[in-house]
Amino acid sequence: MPRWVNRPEGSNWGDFAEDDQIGRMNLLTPERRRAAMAEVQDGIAFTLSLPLNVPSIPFAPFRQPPQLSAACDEEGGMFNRLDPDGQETTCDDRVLLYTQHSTQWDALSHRGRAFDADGDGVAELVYYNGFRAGDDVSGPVGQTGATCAHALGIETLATAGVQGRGVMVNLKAAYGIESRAVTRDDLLRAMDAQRVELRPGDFLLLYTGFDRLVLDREARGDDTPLTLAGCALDGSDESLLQWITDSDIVAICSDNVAIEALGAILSPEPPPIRLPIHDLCLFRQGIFLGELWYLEELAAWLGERQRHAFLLTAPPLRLPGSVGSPVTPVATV
Ligand code: UVW
Repeated sequence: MPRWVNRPEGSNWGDFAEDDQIGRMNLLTPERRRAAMAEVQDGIAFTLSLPLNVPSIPFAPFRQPPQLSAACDEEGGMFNRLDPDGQETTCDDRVLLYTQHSTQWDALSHRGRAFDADGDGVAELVYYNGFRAGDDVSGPVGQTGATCAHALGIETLATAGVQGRGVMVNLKAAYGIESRAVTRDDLLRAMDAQRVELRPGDFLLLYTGFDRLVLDREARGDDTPLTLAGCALDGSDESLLQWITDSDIVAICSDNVAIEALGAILSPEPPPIRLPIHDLCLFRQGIFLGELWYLEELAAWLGERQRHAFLLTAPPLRLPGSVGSPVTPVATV
């Protein structure tokens, strides 16, 4: 029995399986993974992660840079610890890691919303495929105890074999670095101009140039907020939401903070669905989101060769119960 009676409009809950926890990642089949290998022509690999201590000035106070220190035991810190013979040494360390501070995946448990999944007229907080806040994703506001996702944790993605065909759309080349909410028409225009061919099971990567703004600010040691935001998807464009639904892509990744434009939630009257792209992708369709990826070098290399597709390998940490994860994606061209 599905854990819901009603499913949200525009959702695919239950289409893969009533207990499914990986959503559209189900479309990444062995055949599609094999086809992705055919995109490797030169054997050159690009690392698509920022250093995880970037940004040193966090975008949100609850997302801080990693805090590394030596692992400890009764003898103290485990750094340059000498073996009994005094000739060999060992270092071990530990880290307080905010999983969504830098280059990251959002798990499907990252965002849900109030919805009457039971059909009893009362809205409860639910996540993708009807998993419940409290029972399945523990630690809601006001409760104490273990905080973790018993369902929809990032380990579900880690064991899904995150390797497939990546496709890049260079929004910076199309529209520059000024802040812009990108509609469906904008996106399709850029894809047409760049001759981007998207296939079912693809990872869609959107390059905006935001990674360069972040890295330049780091280099300057500047703590002023970034004024430019570059391109981000326009979640208020219903035709864009429908296009994403129809696209059969498994994930959207970008070098910006949130994939989508955030102007509306900062307005005096925010819309009822504050992050519509997150709502569609994480809550309704099970499309994974990757944020703050480092895409500059790959975008330049592909642009010079008028190429857009590559093999993408991007498993998150296999960290049971986490609602997100740092990631060091690799694109092989
Ligand atoms: C935002 O920062 C709005 O997105 P996320 O929580 O997915 O990082």
